Amino acid sequence: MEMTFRWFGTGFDTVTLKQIRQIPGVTGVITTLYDTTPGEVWPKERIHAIKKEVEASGLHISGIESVNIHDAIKIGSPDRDIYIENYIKTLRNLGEEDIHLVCYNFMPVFDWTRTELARKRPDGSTVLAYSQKAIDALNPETMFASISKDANGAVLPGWEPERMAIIKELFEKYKDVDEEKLFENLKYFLEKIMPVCNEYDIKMAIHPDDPAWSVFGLPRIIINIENIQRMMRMVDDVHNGVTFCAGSYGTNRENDLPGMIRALKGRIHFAHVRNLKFNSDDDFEEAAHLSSDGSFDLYEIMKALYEIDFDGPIRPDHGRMIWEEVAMPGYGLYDRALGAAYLNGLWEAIDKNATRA
Ligand code: DNO
Repeated sequence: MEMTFRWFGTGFDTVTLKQIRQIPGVTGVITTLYDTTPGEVWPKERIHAIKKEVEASGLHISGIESVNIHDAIKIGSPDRDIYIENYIKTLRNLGEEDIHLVCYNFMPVFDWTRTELARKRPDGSTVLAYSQKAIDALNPETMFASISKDANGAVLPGWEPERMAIIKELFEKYKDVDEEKLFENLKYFLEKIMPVCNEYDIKMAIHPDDPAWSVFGLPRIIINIENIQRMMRMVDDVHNGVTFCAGSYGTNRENDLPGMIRALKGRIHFAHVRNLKFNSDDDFEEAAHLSSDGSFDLYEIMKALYEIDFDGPIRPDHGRMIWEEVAMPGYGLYDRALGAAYLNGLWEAIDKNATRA
């Protein structure tokens, strides 16, 4: 595996490349062109410029998170081919710049969903949290406004203000899209992009739906092993793979995380590893990466990745806000750096145990 760190780009991230370079063991960043909107073609010059900027800091781009998918593609509306063509052009431009990993998601309307961005934990840190009760009492149209006050001025990934402004229309457009239709639309999209992925060896790594169940009645499909296997079977190409996100699949306590990793050997192209703490089945908050701070066994998760010979990028995921840091919720420097150090420590121990045995 390669230890990496998510970086949103100069002007969008409070964390600098120089800081990332000083986290022990981190050699690559996972980045994006944060000011592009879903559906637009990423200009080659801009990809080249960010690549050069990252390289000048002594790091390299290990992958893109995310090239977001236009709603027309997920809905399957008549104009989807235009946006798929644009997506293919973006993939080609990324491939030309020697970038071979793209993380994306297929969630309708909302990307990851949380009901609080700054829930206080007993140690005084603040974290992202989700409560089903809060969701049930919320109007999706006003949800964005109700949580964004705690965003520390940042635009949250996948919550582009332009889209959030038209939530009502979006819900209307998705009214005939059920799970089957969403699978069909994903298949259509994947079939169209696989040739360019093969040409440039670009691994597509779908991110799970977070939380891993339907929110506000919208269909969600990337939620468990059966559905992922169905997705992989329907377009059977190694470039059609997954981002294994422990925090997202782990929202559903029936998902056996190490077991899923083993079952997905060869098709996990990217891993997000973090911890969650359940207060009940439908109320959870994000925790430090350390196993004992939350509900997951991070040792077992890393061990499963080790055992499947995972050699792609891995990154610590959402961190707590600690030490008075003011940053995008989940994406400050300090707690994610602690997370990277911890995951590196687990990996070293697992590796030494395995090679000495
Ligand atoms: C949230 C992230 C997601 C993720 C996308 C991938 O923090 O995990 O926004 O990047 O779903 O497309």
